Amino acid sequence: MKALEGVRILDMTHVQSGPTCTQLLAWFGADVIKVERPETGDATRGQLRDVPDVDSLYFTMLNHNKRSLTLNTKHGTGKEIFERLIQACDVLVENFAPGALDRMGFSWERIQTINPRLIYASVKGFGPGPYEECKVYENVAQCTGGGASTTGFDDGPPTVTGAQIGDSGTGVHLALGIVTALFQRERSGKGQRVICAMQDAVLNLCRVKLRDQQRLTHGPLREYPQYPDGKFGEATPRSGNASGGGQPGWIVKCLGWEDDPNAYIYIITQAAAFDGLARAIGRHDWLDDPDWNTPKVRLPKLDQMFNEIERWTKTKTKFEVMEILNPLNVPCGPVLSMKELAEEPSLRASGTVVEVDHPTRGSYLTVGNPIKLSDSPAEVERAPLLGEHTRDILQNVLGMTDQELEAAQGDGAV
Ligand code: CAO
Repeated sequence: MKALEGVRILDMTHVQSGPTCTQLLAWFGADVIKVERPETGDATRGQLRDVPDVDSLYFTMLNHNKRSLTLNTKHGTGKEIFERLIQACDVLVENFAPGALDRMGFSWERIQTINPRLIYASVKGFGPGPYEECKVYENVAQCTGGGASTTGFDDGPPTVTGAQIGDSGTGVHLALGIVTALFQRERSGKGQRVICAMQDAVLNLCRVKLRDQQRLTHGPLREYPQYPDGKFGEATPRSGNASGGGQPGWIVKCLGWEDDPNAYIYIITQAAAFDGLARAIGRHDWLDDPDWNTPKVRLPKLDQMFNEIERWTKTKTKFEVMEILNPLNVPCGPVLSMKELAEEPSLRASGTVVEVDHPTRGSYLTVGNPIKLSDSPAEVERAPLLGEHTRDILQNVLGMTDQELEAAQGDGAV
């Protein structure tokens, strides 16, 4: 049995943030019915296409384990069917522009009267306030949630990260909101509204930077590269590759860095493992030197320290550095390229990187469920073709007859 078996999700999501959420719920065993506009479907089916006329990887990698139903929810019969689906489902998830579902005639007030047990969950760009009506994509959220202003180097522009913290980050937050609401419903018997704004989710993930904003009022941030020679302004600055925690860290070059853009490793000079690190790089002298042998005296010269470490790492590959430093308990990690991750045997073995077969695309790689439940393992099933399950869902979930189905198809509702 899967953890969410028996939970039925009416999935009105599109693009990335909402689909990330419902994909996780599907991996935990929920029956996710993806409602898509007839003919076009989720716009990402056709975006960033690598193979002509085949659903894009953008779509297929975000919609595993779901069923697809085409339905025009602005059409009279389509609305009736949608209402019956609301009655038949436990959760409705959407991430349209603000007000889209209301404009279709499905306000939260109305949804509650249709199914008081329904959990209605949404991703929006912003919460209540001056920007609540705005449409938002990933990088807009990274900029407005504090990610961009704190990412990059001090002398460079604000920078967005490849990790999709605005979209997938918000989707993960929303999934937690949904299962929490389902848990509460077990006791209250009632559904509720769940909303996660992308700005809020990004800010939550940038929590430590708001911490630093307040620390700044009490003096310079001594673990930042600006200390001691650079200037601090009024806001948390960009800190390059400095560690966000109390243990200094940096990315240093490894053997081959001249030709390989990823021949780098991150090294954290945790106090407890510093002696081993100093010995490994041939700086035994630091151990008895009062200018070097405490974390406090090292803080003003972190750049010198990492230069010395780099002098040594440049003579070894990133994997050799890892092999030497790991037994010494020095926290470190090679900068892995997507190519290396795709080929990494341990990620294949754990089901985090999975090969999936698709009827029109053939085989492709995807990221499986990163959350491992011992009693509810996730099997990754391919994303559905547009409308692949329309008949099955309308007949077996709503009990529609062949005639009703044909009539709905005939007037363009499905
Ligand atoms: N049948 C009929 N109409 C449908 C439909 C269906 N099955 N599915 C969607 N539609 C309609 C919507 O009702 C909406 O119509 P109205 O504009 O008349 O209300 C219309 O399709 C388009 O929806 P949209 O405005 O959400 O789409 P968009 O491409 O213009 O905007 C996005 C996309 C992502 C910017 C916007 O949806 C948004 O801001 N969402 C919230 C934030 C979010 O999740 N962003 C992450 C996106 S991933 O980077």
